[in-house]
Amino acid sequence: MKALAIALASAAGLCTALPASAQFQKPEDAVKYRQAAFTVMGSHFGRIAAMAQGRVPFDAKAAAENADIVATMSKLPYTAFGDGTDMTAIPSKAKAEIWKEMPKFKAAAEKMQAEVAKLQVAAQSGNLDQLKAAVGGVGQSCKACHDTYRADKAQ
Ligand code: ASC
Repeated sequence: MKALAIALASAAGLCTALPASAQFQKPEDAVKYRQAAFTVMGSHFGRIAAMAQGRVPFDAKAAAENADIVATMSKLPYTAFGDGTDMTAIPSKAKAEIWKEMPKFKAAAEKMQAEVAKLQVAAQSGNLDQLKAAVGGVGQSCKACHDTYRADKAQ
């Protein structure tokens, strides 16, 4: 029993020590994962943006819940941009520039995450004007990265 416990504990240690890219068995899995994370993030941000733009009624509780989801999702995609995930069998809009300028790409990701953290605070305040301002900041950070690193069409 003790030997089994030790074996399991060391296996668990080995797993956590693996680099992030090793969380995906195939490069295609990483592409699917990051696309899924961005899709969910965009969906929940879109629900908040719709309130900020007056397209749907402002619901402070829903805004806060959606902002929490956006904040969680915003942290997920970037482990899935590892080496070898640029050219895969899955169509992707990710431009080659991402892997040529990884520190700049990471900085753009961190900017977005910082804006999303502000969105979360604004949503918790229940103040629509604060929410509108924060939505603007997040939207700009999405756009800045898309302008540089996202192709119009998947290839
Ligand atoms: C969204 C969404 C994006 C950004 C971007 C902002 O709601 O899905 O990708 O805002 O359009 O410019």
